[in-house]
Amino acid sequence: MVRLLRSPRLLAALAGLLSAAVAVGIGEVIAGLVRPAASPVIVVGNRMILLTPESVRRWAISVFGTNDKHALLTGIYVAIGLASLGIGALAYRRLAAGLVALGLFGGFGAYCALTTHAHRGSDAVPSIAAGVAGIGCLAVLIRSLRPRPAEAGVPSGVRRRSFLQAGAFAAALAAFSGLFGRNLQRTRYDASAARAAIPVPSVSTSPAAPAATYDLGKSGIPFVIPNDSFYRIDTALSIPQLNPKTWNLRIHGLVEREITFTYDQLRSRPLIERWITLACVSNDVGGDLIGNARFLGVRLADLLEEAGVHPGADQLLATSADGMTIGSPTAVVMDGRDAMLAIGMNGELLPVAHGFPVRMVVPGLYGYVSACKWITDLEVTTFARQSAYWVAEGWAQRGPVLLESRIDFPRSSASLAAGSRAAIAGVAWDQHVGVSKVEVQVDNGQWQQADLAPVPSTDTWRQWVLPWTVPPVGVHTLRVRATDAKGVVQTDHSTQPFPSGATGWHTISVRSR
Ligand SMILES: Nc1nc2c(c(=O)[nH]1)N[C@H]1C(S)=C(S)[C@@H](COP(=O)(O)O)O[C@H]1N2
Ligand SMILES: [Mo]
Repeated sequence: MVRLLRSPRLLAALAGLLSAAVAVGIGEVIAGLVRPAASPVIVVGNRMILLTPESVRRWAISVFGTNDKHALLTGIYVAIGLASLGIGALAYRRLAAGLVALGLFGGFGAYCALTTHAHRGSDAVPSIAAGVAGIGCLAVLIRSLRPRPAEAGVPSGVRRRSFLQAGAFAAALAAFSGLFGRNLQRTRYDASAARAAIPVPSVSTSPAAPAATYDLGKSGIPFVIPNDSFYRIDTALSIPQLNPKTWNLRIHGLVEREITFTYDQLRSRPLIERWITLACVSNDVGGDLIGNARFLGVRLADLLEEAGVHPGADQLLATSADGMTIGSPTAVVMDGRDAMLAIGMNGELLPVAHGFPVRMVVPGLYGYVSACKWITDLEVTTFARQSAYWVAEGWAQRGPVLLESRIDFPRSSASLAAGSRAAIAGVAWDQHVGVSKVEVQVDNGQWQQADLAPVPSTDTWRQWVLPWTVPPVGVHTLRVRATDAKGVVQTDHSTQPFPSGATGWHTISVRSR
């Protein structure tokens, strides 16, 4: 260690790393003053999401699932770290070149800030400030490392000490500014505090959970997924913090009369509360990017009728505060189903991560074509005229949920006692159509019909269970298929989620011992 510290080149690389850390920290502080979404790491991350080929994104979602954002941010930090080591080494040989390289980083941040969706001019400021801070820090550290001619006689240890002092100061500055900046961002506008201060509106007819739902303890899937374990899929590296006092939504475009309403106006309209199962198109067969919750909101069709939708306006294009666009077929939203602008979820106001203050929910459509979170604009338009975010990436223009079923119990690869009494259980769904039958096949035996739990409507998943005696010692295959309310049997044809949702029978193996 001490030995390593003798190498000036290594110290220079360290100087690069420290300068980058100071840059990131100062960037966080300035983002605390501008807005959290303008943090240099966040804007670079957002740009990366836009630049990443859709196939790589799909891979990331399938590998990292709801941890995809952590993976991306970690990757960015690692990349900054590695690049800054090189920049430090470069600066030791040619200071100007190192400083320019660091400046380019800041410039890249500013470029990213000004090219992501829903940006503002001021979003470039944190990246510029970060670049300036990094340059200043690198210049000081590299200078402190280089023996000056006048000091030719001074032992090299002295120079090292002055470097170590400056370096320790830079490390402390980076840590302090990073923490302070993050804290500033949190306290500046905290949507969760605003949310906590607003009462949950009550509705006269809150739907109860169905009387008999299967509760198989830890291994089973409950009918309702609590808010804090509900899956989350979005591109928001920094969760939009919207102020319900200033929020409003405009319904415009191909309508007779535009309508705009505030959060309070929306809340004072007639509210409905419904059980709805929300599913992500990226969900693999057997995956968990699906959840069921009780949503509270205003019927969207009523608002659209008030606005007077022009015939032929086949797309409703929702835009969120962070620039996401999600387009839904007008005909589906207005066909009588309980499509809503939701403000509540499972008896609470909508959680911030799930779209507070207002999101869309349409039973029977995948989230990417219906469930815009942090919604701020609704344009009545046509599919021919405008393409929403994921549709432009090649995903299907219309995304009806596909009939699917999943085995939750036993778990894949579970080890069970031969001859013991057990159960095979899970969920099946085909929102707004309904599930009429679920069958299970053990090894290559007969398909056996499972018991189905009652459901409040066709808009939720349906729990199923099949009592079962564990077969003799060995490995056994379990397979499930559902039949919808129209009698259509779930296809065994296996497809990937892209471009319109995964199909195929969920199949697992378990061991009997
Ligand atoms: N603003 C915004 N809304 C969004 C998304 C997004 O990335 N940004 N993702 C959509 C997708 S793909 C899905 S599956 C659902 C997920 O909603 P949840 O995170 O509340 O489960 O939100 C939808 N709404
Ligand atoms: Mo999704």
